[in-house]
Amino acid sequence: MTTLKLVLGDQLNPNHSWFADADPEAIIVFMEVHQETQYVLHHAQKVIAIFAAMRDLAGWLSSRGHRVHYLAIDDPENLQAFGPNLDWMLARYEATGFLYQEPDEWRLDQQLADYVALCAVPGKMVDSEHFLTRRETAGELFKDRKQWLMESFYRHMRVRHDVLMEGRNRPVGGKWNFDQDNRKPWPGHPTEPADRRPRHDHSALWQIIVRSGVRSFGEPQARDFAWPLNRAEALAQLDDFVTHALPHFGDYQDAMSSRGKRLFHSLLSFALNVKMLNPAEVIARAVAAGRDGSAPLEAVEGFVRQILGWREYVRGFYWSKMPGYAEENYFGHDRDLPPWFWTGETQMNCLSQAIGSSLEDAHTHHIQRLMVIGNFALLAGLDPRQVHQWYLGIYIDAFEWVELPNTLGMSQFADGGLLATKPYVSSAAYIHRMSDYCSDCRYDRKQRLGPEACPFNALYWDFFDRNRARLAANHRLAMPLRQLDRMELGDLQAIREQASAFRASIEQA
Ligand code: FAD
Ligand code: DLZ
Ligand code: SF4
Repeated sequence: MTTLKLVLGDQLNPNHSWFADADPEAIIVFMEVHQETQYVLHHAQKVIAIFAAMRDLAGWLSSRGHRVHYLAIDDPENLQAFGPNLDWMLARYEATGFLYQEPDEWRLDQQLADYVALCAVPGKMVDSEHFLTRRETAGELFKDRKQWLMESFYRHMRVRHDVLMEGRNRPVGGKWNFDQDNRKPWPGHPTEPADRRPRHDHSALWQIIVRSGVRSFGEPQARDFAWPLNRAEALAQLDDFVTHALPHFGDYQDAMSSRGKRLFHSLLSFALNVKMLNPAEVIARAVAAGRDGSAPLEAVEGFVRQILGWREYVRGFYWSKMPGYAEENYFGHDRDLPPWFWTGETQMNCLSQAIGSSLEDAHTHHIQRLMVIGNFALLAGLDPRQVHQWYLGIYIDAFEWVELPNTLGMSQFADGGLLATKPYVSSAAYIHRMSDYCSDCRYDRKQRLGPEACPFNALYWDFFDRNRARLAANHRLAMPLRQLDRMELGDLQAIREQASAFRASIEQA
């Protein structure tokens, strides 16, 4: 009586109940497959990180007496897709059952459910034992409401999980949200904590990946690889973050600087999304730092909100809107991404920095993703589906359940406001306030018109002008729309021409 248990590349939780005891009747299966390396063009580091971490967990399980079948990308028996590989494995082991953990992506959820429906042996999906909510939780919470609201969900989660609460209903410190105290620009001090993540040499694995025909983009950094391989490394990274960066996380969570890539962020999204770390333990660790006084409440609350709030919220949102959400295109944008999205070679310094570090590290922070790259994509009218595919490929932490709502909903407003309460757009003023990018830029952040003018400025006003009717009812946009109304017609016409010439120049590129 043998059961095959499939572990996907983002299900690398050694504490899963499957692995509590070595079961001689279970074969734990991992597969490196072209099916997964090719559904989008991935960053080289993302492929390396997933394969290396899968291999590490498989090795650890074998060393603890589990029976493991690891199908490597260059194994001659590998048919490069889950279904065909499962067929021959079930036959080889004369398996009488098949189990898999709930996939986080709709596409794979469907594929495995379809496989089980036609499978010769009984198959079943089990809990991945990771999230704090079920796929349906957020949808159920908002089923009678017209507008989803993260803040309501977050408060519900604080109460439900008793996080940062005094008694049943009172938030610690008397406030649910310390955003007003957070989000300052970074003046160069306090000093950015060193990046103490252990480095690995994955050059042998990288050679195998390349030789096996896996296509990718971005810097592999294979000899000096920074992303964690396993839970022990991820825990050390969590510890390091809480000690050295969390105290300043709140203050500088939206700051950007060419002098500091990491600033005070955790860089834990990969470890969390592949489930090396559990969200509850990360939250508990931050809350404990608040309690023992090593981090201020504002920082702890800001960090907890990202994981207890946003992360669970977007997951629930994803499951309630799929399938079909990826087709949303509220503004009807259809422009192709400019070629410099794959090289970082643009004279706009903010974009060159944000895309450049994404290509170099497979990571950039939320604010660069939202207010530099996403802001540009929306103002320039880039096709949201292409934008989504680019984000899904480039970031080390990008899995569709979290990437799609953030990109299509929060950043591109392509769902017309189901996720975000307003489009996140800005002119150069915001980018200048939160970063040092503009001082080293070939463009002038203060000018709207002419060859030296920062392209964000004309694009910003042109965006409101083009979409005035669509956005008029949104009270959060009353101020820019009023400013637009006050503009002289001649000025507005010049802005329209400047923006349209810029958009044409992207197309020519
Ligand atoms: P920190 O700043 O240290 O934050 C701590 C943790 O909070 C993160 O590790 C992450 O788990 C969670 N978190 C923070 N913001 C969000 C959010 N908006 N949604 C969900 N979780 C959040 N995050 C991903 O994990 N995968 C993605 O594919 C992804 N795509 C994004 C696309 C766009 C357009 C935008 C604007 C944001 C996206 N994010 C995504 C959210 C955020 O940018 C990353 O989680 C964060 O930059 C990861 O770096 P960090 O671990 O240092 O995060
Ligand atoms: C992202 C990824 C890649 C590049 N390769 C694999 C793979 O070869 N095998 C695998 O099991 N998983 C891989 N993954 C992660 C999956 O794409 C991920 O499990 C789904 O997107 C579900 O979230
Ligand atoms: Fe970006 Fe404009 Fe500032 Fe240059 S001037 S860095 S293009 S916002």
